[in-house]
Amino acid sequence: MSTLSQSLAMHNASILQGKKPQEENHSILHYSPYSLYSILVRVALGMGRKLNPDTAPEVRLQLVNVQQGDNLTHEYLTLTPKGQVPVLKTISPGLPEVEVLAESQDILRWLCSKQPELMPEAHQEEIQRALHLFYSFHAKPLTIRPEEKSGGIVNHAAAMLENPDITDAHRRCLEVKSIFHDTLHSGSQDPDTVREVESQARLFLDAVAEILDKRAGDGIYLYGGSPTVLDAVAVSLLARLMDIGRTNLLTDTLIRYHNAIRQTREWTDIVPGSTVV
Ligand SMILES: N[C@@H](CCC(=O)N[C@@H](CS)C(=O)NCC(=O)O)C(=O)O
Repeated sequence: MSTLSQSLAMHNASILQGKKPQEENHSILHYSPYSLYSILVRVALGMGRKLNPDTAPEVRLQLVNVQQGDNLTHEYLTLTPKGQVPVLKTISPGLPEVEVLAESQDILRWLCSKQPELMPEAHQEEIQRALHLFYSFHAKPLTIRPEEKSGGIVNHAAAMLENPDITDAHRRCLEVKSIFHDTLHSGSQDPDTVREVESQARLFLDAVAEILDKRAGDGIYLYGGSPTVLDAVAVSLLARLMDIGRTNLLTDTLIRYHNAIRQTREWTDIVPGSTVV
């Protein structure tokens, strides 16, 4: 591990979200700083904490350096066979059970059960409809970096299987991860796939724009002065699309909405620079 990533790891592992954890009384979010799905969860946690620090769950951050393969260790693949971030290990005070949530959608659901103000009843149906549109696609084909365009999305798990020194148990995990990788990313760069994902993303962004069109008053969030879980998701996707230069999917209204939230502490505390490396 380089000095930079070592210090990043130490720094991030010590940052706490929510209240100061009591001994063994906090959940753990495994995350990567530039992962879109990690960012949206962290922003939702920040918004929930801003709305109500008393009900905000205690969540400690654990950095997973995906670039360095932290997500391909035997330990991590045992936690989550897909080897992805984010993953939340929930620990509830007084309860012995630990639950592992390995989909950001499930983590958001868990958070909203703790902080219903993130999903206000008056807008619940609309928010859930929009979230359903967001989770109908994986954003990767929209956010492929130039080096991945030429070299493909490298299957690091498959490469590690070439190493004869890994244990049998680790090998079995890597085989599962490798298949998952190929299933998820096969065809990610095909123009037809990109077009399909673009049109799915457009449906989501149209739903967000429709909410913005109805917005009254001068609040910066979708429903005015208070953030909801949908703001966390929408602004994270918009920020990634902006940073990667995929402006064909954006409108002035969406960009203005995104710019305003990007200046808030809930955002800048979590993503100080760009959403891409
Ligand atoms: N459906 C998952 C997607 C998570 C995801 O795609 N994570 C990416 C980073 S944004 C990842 O872990 N990539 C590394 C890998 O797949 O090996 C969720 O919503 O949590």
